[in-house]
Amino acid sequence: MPVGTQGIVKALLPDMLTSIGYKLMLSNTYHLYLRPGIEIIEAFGGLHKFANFNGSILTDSGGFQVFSLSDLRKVAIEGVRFKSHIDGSYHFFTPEKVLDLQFRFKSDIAMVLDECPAYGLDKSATEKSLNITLNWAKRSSVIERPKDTAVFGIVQGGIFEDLRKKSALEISDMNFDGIAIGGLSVGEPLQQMYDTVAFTIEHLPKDKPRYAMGVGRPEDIITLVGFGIDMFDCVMPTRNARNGYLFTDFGNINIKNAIYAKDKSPIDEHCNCYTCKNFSRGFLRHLYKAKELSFYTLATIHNLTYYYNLIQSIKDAIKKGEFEQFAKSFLEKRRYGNS
Ligand code: PRF
Ligand code: ZN
Repeated sequence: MPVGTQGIVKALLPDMLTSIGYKLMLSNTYHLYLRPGIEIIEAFGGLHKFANFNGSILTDSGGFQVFSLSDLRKVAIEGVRFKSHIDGSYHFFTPEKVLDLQFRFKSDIAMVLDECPAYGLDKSATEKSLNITLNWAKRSSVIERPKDTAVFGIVQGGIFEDLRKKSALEISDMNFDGIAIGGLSVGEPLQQMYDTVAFTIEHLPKDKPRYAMGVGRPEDIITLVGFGIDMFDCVMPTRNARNGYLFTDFGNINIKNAIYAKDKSPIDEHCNCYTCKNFSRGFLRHLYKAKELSFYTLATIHNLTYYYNLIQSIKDAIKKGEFEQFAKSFLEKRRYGNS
């Protein structure tokens, strides 16, 4: 899923997202609740109509954003009190409230409220946090959902195997439509992130979508698909694009580099995106340096096309029974290109 925090992917029009091939975008309850607010979105008949997006929308619950963005927060079993990063006003989220907000957005997939414990938190504090997350999940699981709206549970438990197991088993026992693994990519070493997914996914049902929240780089996606993950969201393709980092199979290009000044070739000669079919590295570098707004659009189109093609190649390889081979050669190619 590309990230469209405010109901739209930064620098892209909804049609561009659709023409790349994406059918699902991630938006954020925290942001949309604070601005423009639920009344305005509801007055337009929901987020799809408000933002004129014909694909599907998954909204994150706000759990993670409250913890990463708001100035002050107080977690209790009832919910979390926090201070808006926009105007300093105080708000209170409960598991019931964030689901109600997402139902009123008419999200296609709503996420339950969770607490993402900071990396480095000790085990007893992580367990306390997990118990709150599990209480919130239980309360969320018994709320009636509109038909055509899926609700996903979120597994937490930090880096602790027994806490992750307990969390995975309990969340799996609730009647969610899909299950996310939260608390990943929060500063832990890469191998620890992989290990956490590996020992968590063991306890998740195979017949429901499994979603790694906020992951990842192309190599992380390939690795975690190998473990059984089905869904991802990450700001990396879009944020990196705006900073001039462009993805290719032979490593990433930093377009501001002087070696591209007179380079007439596209970002990637094998790429079928609008940007690569029409513009040279040299011109894109010029746009980046001149801070032309079209640079953000062109770079985002390329990076999201790269991610889209990556996922398509993974799906094709799985269908042909060639995933292992595909993963191995992909990881080698990227490593070679980056060196
Ligand atoms: N919880 C929620 N959203 C998230 C995360 C989480 O733990 C993460 C952590 N990688 C990203 N987005 N609700
Ligand atoms: Zn391209």
